[in-house]
Amino acid sequence: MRQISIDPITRIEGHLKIDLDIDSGEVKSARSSGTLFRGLEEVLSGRDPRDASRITQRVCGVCPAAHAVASTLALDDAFGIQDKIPANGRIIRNLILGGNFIQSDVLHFYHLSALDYLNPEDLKGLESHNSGVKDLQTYLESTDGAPFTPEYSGDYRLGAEISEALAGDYLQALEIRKKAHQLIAIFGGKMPHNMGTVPGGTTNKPDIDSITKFRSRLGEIKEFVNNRYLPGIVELAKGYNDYFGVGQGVSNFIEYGGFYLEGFAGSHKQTSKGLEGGVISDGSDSVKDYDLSQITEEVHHSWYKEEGQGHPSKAKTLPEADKEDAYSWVKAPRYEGKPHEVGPTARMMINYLKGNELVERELGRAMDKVGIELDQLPSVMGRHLARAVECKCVIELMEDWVENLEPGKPSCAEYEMPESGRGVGLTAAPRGTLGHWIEVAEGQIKNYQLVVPTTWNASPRDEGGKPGPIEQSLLGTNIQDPENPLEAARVVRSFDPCMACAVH
Ligand code: NFE
Ligand code: MG
Repeated sequence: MRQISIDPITRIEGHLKIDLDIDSGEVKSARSSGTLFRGLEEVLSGRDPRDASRITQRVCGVCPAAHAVASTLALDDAFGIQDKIPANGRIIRNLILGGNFIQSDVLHFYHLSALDYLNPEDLKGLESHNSGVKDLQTYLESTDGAPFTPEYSGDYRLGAEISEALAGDYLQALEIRKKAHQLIAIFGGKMPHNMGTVPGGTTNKPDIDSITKFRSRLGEIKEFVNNRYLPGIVELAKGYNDYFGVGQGVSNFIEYGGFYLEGFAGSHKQTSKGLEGGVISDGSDSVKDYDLSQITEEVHHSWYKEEGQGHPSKAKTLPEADKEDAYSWVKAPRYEGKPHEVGPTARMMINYLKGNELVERELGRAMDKVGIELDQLPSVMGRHLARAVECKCVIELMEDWVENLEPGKPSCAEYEMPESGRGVGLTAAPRGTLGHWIEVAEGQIKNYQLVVPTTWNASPRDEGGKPGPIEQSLLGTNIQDPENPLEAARVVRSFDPCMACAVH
């Protein structure tokens, strides 16, 4: 038995340590540890509730708009104004969130994950007419290779043609992310940490100028995603087809859904959304409704006091750094007591099985192109494919929504903040499903709990010793060379972990 630690695992957001026991070239046991404490939930306590949508965005610079949306939905609920949000406000929130999805997805593939498959060394002797490749070559000649090296050696097996195409898109992908940030800034003032998403709706009213700017940028982004990103992933998937059989995980999936398409009072569950929610249990091919009462967080192996245990409407987050048997600052969310994977794979599977026409069409086409079935989607390559398909779908939805904005009409409801109340805000976020729970008393935040996508995926073991989704997905992975655990890194990165979010 050989024990190795990848600490920190690079090219993800934040501080994640992966410990592996390897025997006969195969992972026998895996532990995922969030190595940083943040404590934003405690920071929120005692504050003006309306500050929650500003403060919770500081959980993360990658998906702040998702926290802004979850937080404002929780506040709408606590203030009893869920059904008062004007259509403009609801649509602008969706457009801001959509912009965040795009920038996050493009970041994850080109700037974080592509180097798991693309060896910069291969670019050195390449005679290329692609200006992006030439710029990268010039850059690599003038440096020691950073930030692309050092990297694990291993099976980099893309042919010259696809390597050249992906490398050529690397710099353009930065431009596309900039444009996606601009989409958010048009209606949210700035990115990261937009100022536009507030209880009652949004601060910015749409006008012809903002709509035109938004449309033109979205069109340029669409061109890249449809013609470069998704086809690039399809080519990558053909070259690494065996990775549809690596990193399967826990076979349970949960998503609340996001991009609300109508106003609602009370139940978010029956409200129609651009991407729907649901639960898939034990690899079933049917989708159940989610039941929020079945969500718990466990802290048996997390450095938190017992008060951290239980339903997020009641739990606290109090650190206990010297706790025995604990190995992570990430809590362990469970649904019906079981670990669940969240993310584009969960969302695309749930929407495909529920008959979402857009997802059926786009995911169906992509699966045909790479020659896989739906049950191969929970895998390293399946997660990359699902993310790119979702990005394409979100853009198509956004194109419709922007046409429904009504210049001159209000985007925010007037309201009076009550002294007390409880609320929950649920949304899809780029890395999975996101929930914020708030309790207001005497005009202040009494308790605030976030259950975040990477908290689900990177969670440690629970009381019964069941591993979290990333831990489970590493089991059985073949590691050719324990000094260069490239295969394990590919498994972990396929989840697109964000540890700042996970520990919040
Ligand atoms: Ni920090 Fe996030 C997303 C949220 S998290 S990136 O997407 O919410 O896991
Ligand atoms: Mg939390």
